[in-house]
Amino acid sequence: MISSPRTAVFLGVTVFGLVCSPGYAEETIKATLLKNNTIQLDTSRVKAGTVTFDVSNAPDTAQTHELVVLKTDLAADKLPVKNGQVPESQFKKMGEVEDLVPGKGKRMTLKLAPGRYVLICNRPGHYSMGLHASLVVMP
Ligand SMILES: [Cu+2]
Repeated sequence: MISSPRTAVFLGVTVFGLVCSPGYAEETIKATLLKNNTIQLDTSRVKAGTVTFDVSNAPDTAQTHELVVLKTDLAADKLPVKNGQVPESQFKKMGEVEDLVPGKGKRMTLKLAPGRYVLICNRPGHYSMGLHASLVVMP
């Protein structure tokens, strides 16, 4: 039951949004780089296809971060490190967002095939501090 004009407007906008969305499944992952040097994902399993990463650096981190998506079967905390960084060239790099100052967010949309992925911040020293997370893409 529609109880107020405000509700009616809200419902109208919602229906409009659904009608206008693309005809294929699209997944969105919210990824937040946190002050305690972790990457928090609101989901760690998505379906293959178009995946949008809504990446943000929490306002209180006091550090610039980035987010790099690598396709690898290695565990998130078992990647090689050389001079403080994961050698990205040794991996299949799917995409990245860079230069996220505290409180800032960026979006990135990738086509991901089924498999295992690791998300890292690869600014010097940051991976080893714990800024990594794993993502499973299901068929
Ligand atoms: Cu970082």
